Amino acid sequence: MDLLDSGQKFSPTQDPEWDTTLQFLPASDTRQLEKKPGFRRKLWMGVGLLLAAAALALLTGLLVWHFHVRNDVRVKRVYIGSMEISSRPFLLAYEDPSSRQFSDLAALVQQQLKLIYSRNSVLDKYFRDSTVQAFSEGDGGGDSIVVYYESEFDVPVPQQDSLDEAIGSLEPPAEIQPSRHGRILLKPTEALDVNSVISRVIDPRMIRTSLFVKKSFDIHVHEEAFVQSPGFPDSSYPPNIYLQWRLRADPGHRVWLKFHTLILEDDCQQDFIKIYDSLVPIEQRVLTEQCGYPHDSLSFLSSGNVMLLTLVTSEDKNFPGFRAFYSQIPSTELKCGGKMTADEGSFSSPFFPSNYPPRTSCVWTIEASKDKFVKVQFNKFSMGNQSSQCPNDYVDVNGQRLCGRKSESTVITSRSNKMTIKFNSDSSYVNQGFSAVYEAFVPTNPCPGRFQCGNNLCINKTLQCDGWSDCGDDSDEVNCKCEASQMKCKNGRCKPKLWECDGNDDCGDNSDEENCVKCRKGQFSCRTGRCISEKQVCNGKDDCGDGSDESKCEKSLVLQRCSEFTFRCTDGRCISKLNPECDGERDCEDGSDEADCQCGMRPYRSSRIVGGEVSREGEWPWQVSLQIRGTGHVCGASVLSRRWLLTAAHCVQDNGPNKYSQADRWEALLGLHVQSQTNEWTVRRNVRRIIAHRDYNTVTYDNDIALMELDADVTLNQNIFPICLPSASYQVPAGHEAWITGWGVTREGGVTATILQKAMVRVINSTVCKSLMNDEVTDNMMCAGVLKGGTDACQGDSGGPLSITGAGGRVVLAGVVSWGKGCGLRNKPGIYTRVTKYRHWIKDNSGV
Ligand code: 4AZ
Repeated sequence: MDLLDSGQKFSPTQDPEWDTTLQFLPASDTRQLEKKPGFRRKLWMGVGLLLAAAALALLTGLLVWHFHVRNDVRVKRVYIGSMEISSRPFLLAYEDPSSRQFSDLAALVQQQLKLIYSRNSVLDKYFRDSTVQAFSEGDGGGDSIVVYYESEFDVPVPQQDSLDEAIGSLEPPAEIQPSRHGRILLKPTEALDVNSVISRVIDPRMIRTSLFVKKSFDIHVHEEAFVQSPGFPDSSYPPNIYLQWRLRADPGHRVWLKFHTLILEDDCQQDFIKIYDSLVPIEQRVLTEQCGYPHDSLSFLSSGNVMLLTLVTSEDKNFPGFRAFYSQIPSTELKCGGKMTADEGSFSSPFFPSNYPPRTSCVWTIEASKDKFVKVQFNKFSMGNQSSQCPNDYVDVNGQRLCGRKSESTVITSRSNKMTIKFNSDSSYVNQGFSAVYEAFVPTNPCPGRFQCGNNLCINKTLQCDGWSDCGDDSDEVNCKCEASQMKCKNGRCKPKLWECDGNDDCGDNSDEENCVKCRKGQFSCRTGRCISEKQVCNGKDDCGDGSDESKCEKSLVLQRCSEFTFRCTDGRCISKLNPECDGERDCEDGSDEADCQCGMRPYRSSRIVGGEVSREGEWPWQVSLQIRGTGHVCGASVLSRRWLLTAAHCVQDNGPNKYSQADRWEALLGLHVQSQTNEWTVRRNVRRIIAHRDYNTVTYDNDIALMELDADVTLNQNIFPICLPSASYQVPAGHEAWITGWGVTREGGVTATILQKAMVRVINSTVCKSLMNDEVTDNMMCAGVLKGGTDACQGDSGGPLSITGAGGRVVLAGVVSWGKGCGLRNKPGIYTRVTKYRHWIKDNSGV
């Protein structure tokens, strides 16, 4: 019960505990005040306000004074650093902090640091203490040592920046930072010959006061073995921990760390791992920071013989964690650079597809036959951040620097038969690098037998004017002569006529959606079919009546009326935004649109269908193979939760002697990639219960949907993860990209696939689909395919997912593979159970 609302306010007459004898201020003239009660209240209010304002001003002043004026309020500032000392051999005892040799050298280093700091007035003033954390072999071979230390300063708050600056001035600027030997910063003192000093303030997330476990593990990397987060893989990692693994390889070797699994919370401010090319967390040596379910390569190499792996976790949302294998390789094993004289060939960044090591450079020279030019095509390219100068990691082709991440192939041509390609990585943040092919060509004919794109790429001539941009720069889709079945977009593209006026911008310039005589010019066409003025769109009012005029605006509108087009929050309110669930933005006041969003993400390693291609292991972690004991794969299914799968009702119908409706005949294989090849991420489960839709129609395939309950929960892993279910109001527009996956036959009447296949199809407008399929498609079904034929689901794919990517990047189960007229035939799309129609049925029957 709400006490304030129930009338039990602080009232002396009602509350027996209230001390009515208390008087705060004596009234000087009671009569006068009694006569003018309004005046008396106003007076007190004025005095009160004045006092409050004075107190506020005083507090603000105090705060300003405290933090900005008072110079004696000091804070602790910790810097992590390393320096190289030469002319000293590395002793094995330096690896042991309890050894006498360690303490002796550490004492010398402490003296040396004190001396270094004493030469700078700012550092000298605020320096408190240094502690040596570790030693390792130096880059320079047998007679140098790298020291890792922590220095603590007590600095007045306003001086923090100048302290950071002073610490930074000890280092050579990044641009001229040498890759091996540092320049001499200090004259040799009586004890140590210092080559280079670097230090940086520690990542504040690593010294959070709420971290209650801090632990360090020292590992000498001889044979391949692994490290993993606590509890992995059976339970989630603990909250509020800071762990570090210090990995040392033999001298003259690199540490190689390859992640087998990495599943952390999505928000890097909460849980993250960081890897350093160092034994301490110096920010100039950070190789990567990761959280969530990274898709990029998670294989890292050190530049020297040490590496540091750190894990920091927050209070809540703990995930499975990681397992990473470490090994060592000789530093000499660096295949990078060289001279290439053949007319074609390939090359890649060091250790590709692993991330390249930091502080590496190499040069390739190509010298092709005389009279030819050279063309190099980067098929994969990921080198640091995109910027005009490319100051960090880059590739230089004949003087032209490339950096950043390129999603399309990049082609660079020379104006002679020679080309020089330089690779350079600096000391922090590594990426996957590149893989490239080159070929020499006759300058007058750069693409023999193929079409030359505007960006110099050569593509198959059949891809020209097919409605899709294959060049990446649209040059294959302009100035096309369209076929009879195609329409010509204003931008020159040809698109199937069927896609005209389907509510989707297929042309890219919306010209296929103009002149659709639904509404007049200047009017907006509501999803209900109503026409309203364009001025009423996104005006914060539901003018259409179904919220569609407010569904693609910056802010979502809470609507008076709910409809099949609106999303219903758990509190019963409906909002206008299209597909708001799990898009990363809180749209419902109660946050229910962002609750239950642990789905539709691909854990690391994401790396039949007719006309499809082989998928990478872990790319479709919700895909299940449903198998009949003794027979093998029969149908597909999707993981909805640790306990429930969704499949097609036609998969679980008895068929003569085959009792497919009985749960005990089935086995579900989750996390499977290759049929009959299970691995540690594959989970086999018996089926406890099958719930087929009671209105499934064996003739029309209407309501072709079924739930399967597993006999026990599965632990999610990198190859097993639930797909998101769309809400009942989720809209999948025609033309939307969708993926079908399965081990079904790769050709009608053919054999089933061994490796999980995938194929991209597009959602097809229902009216178009009904006409193509002789009205056999009900509203509980949806169509997807490639109308020119060749790409489709087929026998054995049934029950499997039709996956689409939603606004927040999460994958949503739009459909369940159901039926079709043959497989991959022209103008005969695949038919799928429309999952939005069954959202409530799924909830009612499984609780998911
Ligand atoms: C089947 O037999 C089947 N082309 C599944 C999908 C399609 C055709 C047949 C769609 O399971």
